[in-house]
Amino acid sequence: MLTAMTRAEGLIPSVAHLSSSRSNISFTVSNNSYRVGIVGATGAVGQELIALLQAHAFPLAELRPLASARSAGKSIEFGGKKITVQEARPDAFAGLNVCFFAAGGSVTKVLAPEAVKRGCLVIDKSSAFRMDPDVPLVVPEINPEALRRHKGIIASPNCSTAVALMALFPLHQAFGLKRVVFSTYQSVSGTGADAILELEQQAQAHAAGHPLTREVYPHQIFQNLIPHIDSFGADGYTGEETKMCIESRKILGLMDLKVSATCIRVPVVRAHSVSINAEFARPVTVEAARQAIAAFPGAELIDEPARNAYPTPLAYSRREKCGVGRIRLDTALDNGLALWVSGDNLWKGAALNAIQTAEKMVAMGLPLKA
Ligand code: 2RA
Repeated sequence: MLTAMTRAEGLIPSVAHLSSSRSNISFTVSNNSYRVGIVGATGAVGQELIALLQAHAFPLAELRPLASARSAGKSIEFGGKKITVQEARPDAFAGLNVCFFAAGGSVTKVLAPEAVKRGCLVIDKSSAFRMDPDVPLVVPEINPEALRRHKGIIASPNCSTAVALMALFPLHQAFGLKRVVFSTYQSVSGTGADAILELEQQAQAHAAGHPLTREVYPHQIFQNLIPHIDSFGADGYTGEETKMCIESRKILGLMDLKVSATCIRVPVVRAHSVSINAEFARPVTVEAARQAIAAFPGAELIDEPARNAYPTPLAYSRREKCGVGRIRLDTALDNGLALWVSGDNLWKGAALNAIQTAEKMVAMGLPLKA
């Protein structure tokens, strides 16, 4: 939540009420309010951004939903009122303080620089700029100081990386990370609305005794696991697996970290889970690991196996914190821990991390502008 709003440069100077000509919604305009855009406002992450901006009472002078020409003219709901979606074109960014991008990489590569040219800070969910050395890749609980180095664009990590690091970072702080193996269990909402529909239709067809059809995935997802997320590279790893490795190194600032990942799509609608096996430089204990997790703001310790208490994707859907449990010594490693984390891929893995990034900048006194 935005509790310690600071005066920042680039804001609207006077207190007033603004009525958009395109809608009947009014916003409070003050020194501490922002003109905010969302590219991809009608998509799954865009919808979560809108809901979370409202839930966090993000101080808005204006909310400008932007989308492809196909979706322009539709309306979105905000505070019980409707706002018309505009086409995401270069001139649509004029006057915005900050724009959350929740669009594909190719659209983002074209439009994000146009937003920056117009003075608008971009907080981007796509992979377009994540590994660009000039673009901070930020999880605000982990590397907020990187925000000071932005040049107009700030990237948010891939969903599986964000969820995994909410468990791994506090352990790295406590014991010094040396190597890590990730095994993911990723929900179909990570693919998109059509994949959720495919899982539901396959479940219904199965119950009705009808043949199962598929379009989104290369195999049936209902009652199945698919060890294939994104395309395969020449090294045998998928794009998703490679992202987990390179993004983890950049966010943790451990460019030589030994890291490997296997990413699996599972027939779960929402929230990703990750099994983590990690080796540390210093001796570990389960009790110290639990204390480190419990003290970390982005994680919640739920680790009472005797009571069947451990995180599940269902329990951590629409939760801001990621749940961490099943912490035990990894008997295959020196100073090793094995653990499990579940977290909402559309929230901490996407929309929430982006909003927390903007909130963190405000709390640090950094202006929301390019
Ligand atoms: C997935 N990581 O779950 C992707 C979404 N960004 O497929």
